[in-house]
Amino acid sequence: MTLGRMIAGIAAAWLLVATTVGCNREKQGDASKDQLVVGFSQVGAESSWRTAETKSIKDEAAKRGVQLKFSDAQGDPAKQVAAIRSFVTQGVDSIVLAPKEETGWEDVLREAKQAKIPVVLVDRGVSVDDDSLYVTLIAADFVEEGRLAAEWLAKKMNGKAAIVELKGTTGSSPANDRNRGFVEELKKHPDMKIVVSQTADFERTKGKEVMESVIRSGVTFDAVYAHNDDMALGAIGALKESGRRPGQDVILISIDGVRGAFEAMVAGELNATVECNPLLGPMLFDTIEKLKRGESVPKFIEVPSPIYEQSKAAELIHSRAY
Ligand code: GYE
Repeated sequence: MTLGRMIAGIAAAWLLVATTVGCNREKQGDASKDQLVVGFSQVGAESSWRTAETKSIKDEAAKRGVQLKFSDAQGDPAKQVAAIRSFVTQGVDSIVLAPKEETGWEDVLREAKQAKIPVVLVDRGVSVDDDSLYVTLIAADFVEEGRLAAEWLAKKMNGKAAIVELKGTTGSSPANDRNRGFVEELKKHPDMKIVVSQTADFERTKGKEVMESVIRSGVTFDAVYAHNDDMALGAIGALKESGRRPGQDVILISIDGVRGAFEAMVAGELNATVECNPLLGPMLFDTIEKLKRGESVPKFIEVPSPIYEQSKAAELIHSRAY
């Protein structure tokens, strides 16, 4: 090693120590008083939608200098309850919860409320008797998404179809509401019938497995409504393996608008997707900062859900941010 390199190496190492010490000091010292500390309990990583959401929230926290305590429950609601309890004990400024299921939150949310820690729900809602247990919900209107999907499908199929519905996680608000909106809208079309309705947990591999078993069962169908894109993408794989042409022999519509869905539309295999934007980080921290300043926020902050059809996919795919 040359002397020059050695000096440069020592200088770099010193800088590292200095910045580390600086950071620690910042965390413990006065600067930390102003730093927002937020606990985020995430469901897991079941879909590409959710990994995009996690990234958006982590990136935005870093950008704003918010200290984010991130907990991944790996699909276990009991772990979410434990994470919230631990955030309460740590005395965070706010708690962000993406609840796996709608029910089961009363006790732990009451604990957060008693500790005067505001809870912001992201992307999924809860069903509680007392809605003062959370401050606001930032999400799409899932009933409307389901309704839009049914309206689009009825038009595409000229009012007559045998539909396979691939449902999201049982007990989750998007699965409940996307089913409800879809079924309500179908009432206007007596020849649009759901022939199979089964959960595939919002997962691509399960979407494929469920579609394989539907095909094996011999039931006749010509349309698929999937509560998210990943399940539709799995189903497309199963349809292709069985010799059917997804997008032509079987018409598919799903929800989310992830990149994979746009790719499938460009390939002619998915017919439409209803966008459910996962890039919630900026909206979330705007809301948390408002709460910190003592401003009020609406109980429901709606994320819009436009619908995208196959014919526009090639033109739009490059501008998609997730
Ligand atoms: O549509 C799905 C995900 O809660 C809105 O969860 C979210 C849903 C999303 O796994 O892909």
